[in-house]
Amino acid sequence: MASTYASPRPNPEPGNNYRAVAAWTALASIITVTLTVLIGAFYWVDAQVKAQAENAPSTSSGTTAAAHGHGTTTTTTTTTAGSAGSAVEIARAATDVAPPIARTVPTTVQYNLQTVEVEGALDPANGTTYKYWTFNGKVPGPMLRVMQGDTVVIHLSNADGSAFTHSIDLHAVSGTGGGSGASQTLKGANSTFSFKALNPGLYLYHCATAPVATHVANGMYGMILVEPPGGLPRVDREYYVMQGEMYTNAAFGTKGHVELSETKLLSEQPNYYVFDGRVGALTGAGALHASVGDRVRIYFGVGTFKSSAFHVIGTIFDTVYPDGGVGGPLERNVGLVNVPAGGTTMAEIVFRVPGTYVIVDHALQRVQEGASGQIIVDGPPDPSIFNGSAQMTPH
Ligand SMILES: [Cu+2]
Repeated sequence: MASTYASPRPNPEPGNNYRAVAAWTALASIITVTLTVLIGAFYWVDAQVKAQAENAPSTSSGTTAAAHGHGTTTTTTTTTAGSAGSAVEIARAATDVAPPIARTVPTTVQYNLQTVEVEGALDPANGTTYKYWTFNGKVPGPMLRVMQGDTVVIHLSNADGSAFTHSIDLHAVSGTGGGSGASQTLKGANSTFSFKALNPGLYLYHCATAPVATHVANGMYGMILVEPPGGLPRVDREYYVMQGEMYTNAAFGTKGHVELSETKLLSEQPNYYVFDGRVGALTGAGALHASVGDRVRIYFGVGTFKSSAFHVIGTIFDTVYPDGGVGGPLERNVGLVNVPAGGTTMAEIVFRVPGTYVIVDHALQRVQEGASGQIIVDGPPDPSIFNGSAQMTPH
């Protein structure tokens, strides 16, 4: 007997219904299989197209303000958190400076910030680690840089791995809470708000989720620079440095993981003072560099709660924007700048002779608790400006 499955033709024999049913059943099966394959192929192709589209505008590293002039500038920052279970480099390099503003027409600038809780190396030389809370995986958070009149859109996401809600309050905002009310963001969630940057200057930003002091002490601070149209006067080198103190449950130099001490925090008794998030971030491989004759501008801020007597040993700030303000009178020729809790300054130096210049908070006990950096200046010596060599007599 011929197989009805092999020959799904119409049944020519009247009354032989079972063969007709079998034939139509076979035909329906073939059509179903064919449609399934075609639909599956469609969804596979569709998924590939969508995946390519999502990957096309890939995020760039660092703060990369791209466009000048009209239109919308998309500025993206990425997260650089390390693998779980190991302490990562927590310091944001002092060279991680956003590009200067050259345009004169306001635009819209978009920032993607992510709050990340990460185990970081607090004092690598002593093997000390700490669970930092961060903007974008580093301390300080990324330098944001916009122009007066820009509309700034902040997209804040809180990483899936976070244990806490986070937010952002930018001191450059004219509006309730500096944006903190509009940005309280649960773990794994996102929020967006915008503001117009009305006033030029260098401003702190920080997390403002209760208890705010805890979030800030754990590393949640950075700075936003609002430049006037056309930008600030150009200099040869720019650096981004923030001071913060740490309140830990073990003494400075203790090996292993240390934790926040709420008692020390609330009694204002820190046991670490750091530049850019950790001990030694601005020395050795992290040192700042310049050449004789360079004008160097340091964007400096205090993220946490102790004022800094900001000083660079062996040189003078010849130009200072007091409290980071732009538009008022400048200070000239000062030896150190007092920067209060949550305050900023822009301080410029022209180096005249080569050498290693040490960055300190002139409350010098703090040097022994971590607050020390270096600016290494190369170039020809000039004995008419400085004539001497290091003297160290053993005894
Ligand atoms: Cu927070």
